[in-house]
Amino acid sequence: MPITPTEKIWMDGELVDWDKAQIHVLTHTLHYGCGVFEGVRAYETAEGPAVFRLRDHIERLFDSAKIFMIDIPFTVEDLVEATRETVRVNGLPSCYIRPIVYLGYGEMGLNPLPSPVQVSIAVWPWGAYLGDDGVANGVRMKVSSWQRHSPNAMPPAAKGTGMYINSSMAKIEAIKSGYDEAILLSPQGYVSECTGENIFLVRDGVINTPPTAAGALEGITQDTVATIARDFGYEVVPTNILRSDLYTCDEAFLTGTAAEVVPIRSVDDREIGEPGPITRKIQETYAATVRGQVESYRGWLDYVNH
Ligand code: PPE
Repeated sequence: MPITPTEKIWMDGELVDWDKAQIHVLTHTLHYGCGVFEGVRAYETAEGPAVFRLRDHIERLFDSAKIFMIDIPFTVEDLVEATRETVRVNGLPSCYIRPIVYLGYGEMGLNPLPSPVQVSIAVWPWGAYLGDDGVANGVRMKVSSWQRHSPNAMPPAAKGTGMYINSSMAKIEAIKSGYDEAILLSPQGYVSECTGENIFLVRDGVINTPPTAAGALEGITQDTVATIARDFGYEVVPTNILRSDLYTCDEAFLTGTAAEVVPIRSVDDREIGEPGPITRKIQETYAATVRGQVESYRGWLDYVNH
């Protein structure tokens, strides 16, 4: 999906022109992958653009940084405000938002601690991450031959830039094999998550999702969807899931800020089928929630104009 340039990017406290938002080739993070980022979305609402669960995303960014001992030279409040400002000045009704904290130019070598910590926030319009057809009819998944990294090799709780090589390898394999997206298993053999999304299964009316101990990121969309499902009266149980559970479930879907809620129609060529009723209900409610159309969830929206 090509990036559509917008006007301004926030860099270390200043708004700079899109084309001027550049870094040196000896930027530390480019060489060693020690950086942290977030993926956030702003949606068009009746009261102008609103960022969904902004503070939660920025707090997770700080948690990721803490894990890697990156000392962000801004406060949570600073970056919440900077995000709101970046969305506002670019004048987009809705957009994807990418805050990134990286180690800049100045030092080389594996000790990241002396490097300058830099922050930028870019926004651009971004459509359906797994395609409109995926949202409507479901995606075809492949269990990857690549494992999710062990928590003692790479901490899955951190959204670290370099960690995503694991996801990219799985994504390449899935696409080259003719599937839409991959599912990764933990080193213990349990279902972990997808390359950039959490996963949910429905069986006999009960909704399951892998726990963080299976190597899944603690997804903000995962939490949103679990809340919506529980408010509908469904039981949502974080539990270990086996590969074979993927083949025999009644419904399955994936969740993420970029992907939103996407039905899974097959796993390893075992058909799950058309998007099921629980998946549809959650997908529709999520779409309405992020646009401020569900009164009880409006507290999750951060309106950039007021
Ligand atoms: N697992 C992973 C590995 C992951 O990267 C994401 C977000 C999630 C789960 C879902 O988390 P949340 O967005 O809080 O519900 N992936 C982001 C990056 C995607 C990308 O292509 O880059 C995202 O969805 O923005």
